[in-house]
Amino acid sequence: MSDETSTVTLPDAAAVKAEMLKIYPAKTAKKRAKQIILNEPDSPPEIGANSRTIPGIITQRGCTYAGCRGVVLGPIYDILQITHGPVGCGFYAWLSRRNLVRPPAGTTNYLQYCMNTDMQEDQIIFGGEKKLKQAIREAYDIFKPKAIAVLATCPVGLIGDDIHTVAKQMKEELGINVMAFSCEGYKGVSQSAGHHIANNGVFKNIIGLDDKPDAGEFTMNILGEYNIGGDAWEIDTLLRKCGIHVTSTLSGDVSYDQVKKAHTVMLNGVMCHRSINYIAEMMEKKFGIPWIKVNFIGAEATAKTLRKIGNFFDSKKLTDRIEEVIAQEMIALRPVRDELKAKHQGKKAALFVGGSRAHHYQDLFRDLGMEIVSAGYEFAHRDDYEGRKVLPTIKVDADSRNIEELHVEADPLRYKPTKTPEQMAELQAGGFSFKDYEGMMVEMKKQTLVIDDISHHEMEKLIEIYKPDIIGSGIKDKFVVEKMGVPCKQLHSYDYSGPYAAFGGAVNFYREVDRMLTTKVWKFITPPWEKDPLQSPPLVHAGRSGAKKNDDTPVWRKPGATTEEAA
Ligand code: CFM
Repeated sequence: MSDETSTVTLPDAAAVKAEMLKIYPAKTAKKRAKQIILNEPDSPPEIGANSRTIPGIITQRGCTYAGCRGVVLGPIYDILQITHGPVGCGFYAWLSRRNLVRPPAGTTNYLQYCMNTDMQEDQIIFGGEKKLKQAIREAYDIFKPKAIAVLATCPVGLIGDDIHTVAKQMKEELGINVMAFSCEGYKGVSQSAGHHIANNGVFKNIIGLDDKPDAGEFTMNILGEYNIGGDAWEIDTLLRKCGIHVTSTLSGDVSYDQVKKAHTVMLNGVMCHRSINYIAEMMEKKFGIPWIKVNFIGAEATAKTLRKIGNFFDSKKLTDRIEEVIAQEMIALRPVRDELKAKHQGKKAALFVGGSRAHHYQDLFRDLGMEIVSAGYEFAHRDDYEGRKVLPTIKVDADSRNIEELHVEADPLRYKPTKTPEQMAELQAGGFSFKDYEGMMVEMKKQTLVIDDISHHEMEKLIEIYKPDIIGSGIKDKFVVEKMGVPCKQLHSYDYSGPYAAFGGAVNFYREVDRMLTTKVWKFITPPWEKDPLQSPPLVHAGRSGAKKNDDTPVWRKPGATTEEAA
């Protein structure tokens, strides 16, 4: 946990929670109460996570197809990916996530394409397999790709097109790898299900196809890093400076061929635990590659991660080099951080992002001496909040059972653990933790509100009561937040900015936050509750005022009150 003493006095968290829940019908309030938790860092209480959003609540979540197509598989730039479904779903194949690539000259890059089978009523009634085959042949004839992936959208699952048999037949016919992903949008609670489906498919169909390792004394993969705004490039450059070679970043600026040999490395570093822990686990079981949690977001976090990697490889040459690199990087970083920390120390931030960043980005704000007043994920599971130790106690419900759990065994020929059990035990005795993620809550202050799948209503209440100086969130709520006069740092695609990873990225982030906190533009906005206290939620629109002719001013009233009472 952050050891800085708190400089901020906050309203009582239990009262804030009660205020947030007040407006809901009893059943909804009961469910939301389990997802809004007062933190206990020493022993995180159980949080209701990975459960379906109640219809009517405005959520920031995406769908299963988004998690598979957009997040994990999408960024592998030379797999030709065909969305099987209506053209509307096809639009979402056009990645707007800023997972940047820089393919070497002469290589293929399909990321700017948006390929889709354009299912029509005919296919919905009579089946779309024929059209899918035709699309695969057409794509192959035009592009001659190394591999093709077919991704299903909702109607495909509803009408029962057998995309896996189609993929198998086309694989034989074309002689290239053709894979199918049953990632229909409705299949899970959120995009999280799509991550799992993509992990299974990548593990089954790609990892292990090429046994030739890259050259390098210390080799690793970075799993769960998607090169948003160039983050993976920062990490790769930093590791290279230290003498560590990254074979495969899953999935950021990565080619099909790099993924094929991901199993040849000595170590897996897991950046985003939520989206890729499945592959890390399966690679350990099948090939004996240990995995550790890493975090390159924040200066302190990056230094800690580099030292952890150094400890694993256990080479004096490497650990010395890592210390040199950290010292060099800190020379450039420290003056910027110190200057901006003096300016912003004690300011308040709240973070509501995806399944990992609401945790990782806390480190960057803490670098600046800022306080995290509340945080939560959109779709993470209990282990991302409370730590992996709760895994055995997580109930398997119908939604999770929907997603295949691959049965993985040690490969008879290729299972070659990097470390002997004795070496692993020795490292663990020295405090080293393998396959562990402690989650968000142990690092947050006591009594801080942890909110899963926050609704717009709860966000509004949070802003009104806590008055945070900045919120880290996504495009779906950014403008709602900013209209309330609070700067909102978009932490998914970063809008136009980044990278924010590693030391260079941290400096970018400090400067960006400084710009957002000091710009005068926020002074020109009066939040609704200051303009007219009566407009403070929960008021509802009650039509137009008839007081004066041509007066079009809306009249607001408390729920249940008459229009007269509101006036
Ligand atoms: Fe992992 Fe991500 Fe995230 Fe995520 Fe995402 Fe993303 Fe995210 Mo947006 S893989 S869980 S599904 S770190 S796209 S790069 S920013 S919600 S916090």
